[in-house]
Amino acid sequence: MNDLQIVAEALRCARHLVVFTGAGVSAESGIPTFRDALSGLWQRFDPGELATAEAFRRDPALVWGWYEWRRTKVLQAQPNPAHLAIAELARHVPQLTLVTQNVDDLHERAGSTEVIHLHGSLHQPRCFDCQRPFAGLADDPQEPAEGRRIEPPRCPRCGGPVRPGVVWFGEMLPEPALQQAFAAAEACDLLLSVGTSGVVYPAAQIPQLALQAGARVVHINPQPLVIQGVREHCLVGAAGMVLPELLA
Ligand code: BV8
Ligand code: ZN
Repeated sequence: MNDLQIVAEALRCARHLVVFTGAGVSAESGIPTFRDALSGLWQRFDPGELATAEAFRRDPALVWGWYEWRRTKVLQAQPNPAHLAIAELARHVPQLTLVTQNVDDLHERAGSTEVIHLHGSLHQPRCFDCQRPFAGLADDPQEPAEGRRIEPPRCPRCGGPVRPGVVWFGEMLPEPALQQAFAAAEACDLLLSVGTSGVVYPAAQIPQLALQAGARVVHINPQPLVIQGVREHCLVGAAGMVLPELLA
């Protein structure tokens, strides 16, 4: 049996499947990843200047403008065959837990429910000072040019600046989301890790926890990954090709 057949068989037998996704799952929708050699956001932008609370304090208009540019790209994008296949997988297994590092809403728009967002969402901004959710975001923002500064809106309660609802470097992940994700990783029998470089912690612990707890772990990535042991596999290819093949 080749790797695809082994994984397809494991999927047929799985009782609790965890699907753990990263930026690669949205790449085929035209959303740039972070660390790809040519098109990754961090090739052109400095995370320290854009994705930390200190950066926002220093220059809120720079940071807000950059996230509005990313939010616009997401609003203009559509779910791709990988998102659709993941939504479909929920109908093939008794239990599926979907855990994403992505800040877009393409899993939900593909039909997945109860998505665990470890790194927050571009679509749920909140006040930087009092943390109150901010409901006034336009869902048809004018096309913000890359690099354009935009003053963030002000919180109607305290007047503080509104910030993107994402988890920045140096910030804690939402505790309930992280606990649910860790618990699912420890309880599952199969984990698909799709389109992630696995370098950002604590999210990167999730496949490791599943492996340690005895589950089979399958990486789906165009870049072959180093794998250890007989319960870890790599299906090399784009998620939008490999996932539909697994369902076929
Ligand atoms: C925390 C939201 C506790 C914002 C993101 C050393 C120094 C400094 C810090 C640290 C350190 N060691 C550990 C840390 C902590 C740090 C961390 O892990 N840093 C790493 C990078 C060294 N972590 C944190 O700060 C976390 N919080 O630890 O809190 C704490 C608190 C205070 C003080 C101390 C500790 C918070 C991390 C959250 C960061 N926020 N995003 C935003 O979006 O702007 S991270 C960012 O990376 C992304 O958003 C994403 O969520 C995450 C993971 O990236 P990936 O999704 O994997 O994307 P990537 O581009 O890397 O990979 C894409 C993959 O897809 C590639 O493998 C590619 O081959 C593949 N691909 C491409 N095309 C396809 C494909 N696959 C399939 N199909 C395709 N078509
Ligand atoms: Zn406020």
